[in-house]
Amino acid sequence: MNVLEQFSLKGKVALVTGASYGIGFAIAKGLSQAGATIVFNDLSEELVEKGLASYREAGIRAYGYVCDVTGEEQVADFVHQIEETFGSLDILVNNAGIIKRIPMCDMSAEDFRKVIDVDLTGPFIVSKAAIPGMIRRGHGKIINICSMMSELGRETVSAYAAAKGGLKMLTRNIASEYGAYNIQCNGIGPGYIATPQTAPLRTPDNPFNSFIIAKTPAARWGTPEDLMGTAVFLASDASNFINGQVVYVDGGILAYIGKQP
Ligand code: NAP
Ligand code: GCO
Repeated sequence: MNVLEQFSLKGKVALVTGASYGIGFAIAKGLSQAGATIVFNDLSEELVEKGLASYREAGIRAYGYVCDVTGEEQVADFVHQIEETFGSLDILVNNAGIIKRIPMCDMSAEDFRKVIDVDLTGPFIVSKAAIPGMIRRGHGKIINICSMMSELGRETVSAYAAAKGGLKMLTRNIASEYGAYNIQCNGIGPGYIATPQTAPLRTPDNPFNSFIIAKTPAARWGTPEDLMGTAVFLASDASNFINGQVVYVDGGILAYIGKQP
């Protein structure tokens, strides 16, 4: 096989969770451009319609469904519907996620649990639904969207860091438990990416904005499009002997002490 053919996703069906916009949308766009059929979900019909319009505008035939990744029964039904409708579910990108920025001692256990439920239990639930079919078909790719907070902490994001740290280990455990079935489970750890989730951090009056730029060797916020190539790589045959890894697409933040003020 020509090495470039290893990156083709022709004939593959990919589910990207929470992909009406943001990082999930960009990853889905990349997978589509590599040949995959795109299925995505979001929390409401309105969001799914918004996403479908965005995919159409980008020239992508995507299929959108309402599904909350924390609902085990609805996720099982959703994955079954995908396999019945499209014949398989070959690539799963666990992208859906939330963050609550609250000082830990001010955070309710309910808020903590909500973040863990979406960002960690959600990927568990969706992966658990997708893996049996991947085993039957003899192959599968799972990509978990981790974070800088899979490695680092910072004020106000205790629940998110705990979830994303756990997601890194869930990635390694799925690789360990199901690698023998030709399932590869890896993570992508985006740096600080300009999406609605980080919009509050990027306001001109927020010192965090310049702080991140000083901490990033690339001296810029990332864009969702910066993640497309890594997603295609980890979704393709080019990464068949890579398992349990987290690829950090962070402009160098994790390697850098930060520019001297
Ligand atoms: P975003 O703009 O907030 O988009 C997240 C998407 O997930 C939204 O469409 C959201 O729907 C959906 N979602 C939330 N809860 C869901 C649930 N229970 N079931 C189904 N869908 C759900 O976030 P983003 O910046 O694109 O981030 C996407 C992923 O990358 C997240 O896992 C995030 O933690 C991670 N990440 C982001 C960055 C960054 O700097 N932006 C960096 C590292 C990692 P609603 O619109 O209804 O909330
Ligand atoms: C924050 C940001 C980060 C990013 C991302 C970094 O408040 O620190 O939201 O957590 O979302 O996870 O990789």
